Amino acid sequence: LLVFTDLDGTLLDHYNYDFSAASDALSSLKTLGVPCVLNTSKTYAELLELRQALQHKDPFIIENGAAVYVPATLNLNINDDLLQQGDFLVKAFGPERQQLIELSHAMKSRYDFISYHELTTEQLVEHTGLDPHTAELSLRREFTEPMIWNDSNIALEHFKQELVHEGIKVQKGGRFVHLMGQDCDKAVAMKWLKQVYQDTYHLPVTSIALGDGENDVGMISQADIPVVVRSPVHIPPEIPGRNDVWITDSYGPKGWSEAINQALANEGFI
Ligand code: 2M8
Ligand code: MG
Ligand code: MG
Repeated sequence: LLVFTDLDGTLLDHYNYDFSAASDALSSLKTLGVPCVLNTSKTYAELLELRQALQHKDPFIIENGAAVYVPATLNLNINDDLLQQGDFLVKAFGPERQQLIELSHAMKSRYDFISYHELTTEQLVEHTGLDPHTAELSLRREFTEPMIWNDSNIALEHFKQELVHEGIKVQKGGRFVHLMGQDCDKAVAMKWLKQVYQDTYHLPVTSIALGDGENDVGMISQADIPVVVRSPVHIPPEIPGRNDVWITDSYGPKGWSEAINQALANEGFI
């Protein structure tokens, strides 16, 4: 079993980013040796800190699938071009953030939005409820540009259409709309890493993906066990092509634990 999980609104509470309701289930995964891959919109800088808080030792995926970070000490069997950053081997999918910032400038006169690079730390704190230090870590982006969308939903559809032609994807997150490369996707990164585990252990791997938002739909729809974690702020997203989706009863980290415990029981771990 291989777990792929979103963070905000899924493993972390939507309002206060707390994960204590998931602590027991996280410990169970560690004890049983089931890797738990964090697959998030957050940055490398944010992940380095969060991994300490979570005592996380497994691979992680940053900025909505833009790059996969594998601890070098895991000795996974990877047949691909990798970069090295700190203690990690990195598979990068995304374009450089600067390209996205330039495109967003060109759209500024016709749509109403505020780009991430225009925000001060204080404004970001205000908008997200992050503490100032974490907000600063979240501003250190490499591959994606989140925006506060102040325009209509119809305008957002037009905006999306315009950017498709530039090879750019527009993806809704929990609070922001994210600009990113067309090939950068939580699902693509998940499948790449699942294959790495299969190549390493020469066994078929069962994947479970858990998420709460629109940016998780691809990853959830392509996992062996699809889980939608209930959100306190929006209705559960539709997962196209699947009629076997688990929707948790509880919100956020509590719902996450329910689903993990159920999967561990179904797969014969407990
Ligand atoms: C942003 O990501 C979330 C993901 O759902 C969002 O779109 O609301 C990112 O900027 C991330 O780096 C940051 O930690 C998070 C904080 O709420 O917001
Ligand atoms: Mg989320
Ligand atoms: Mg997310």
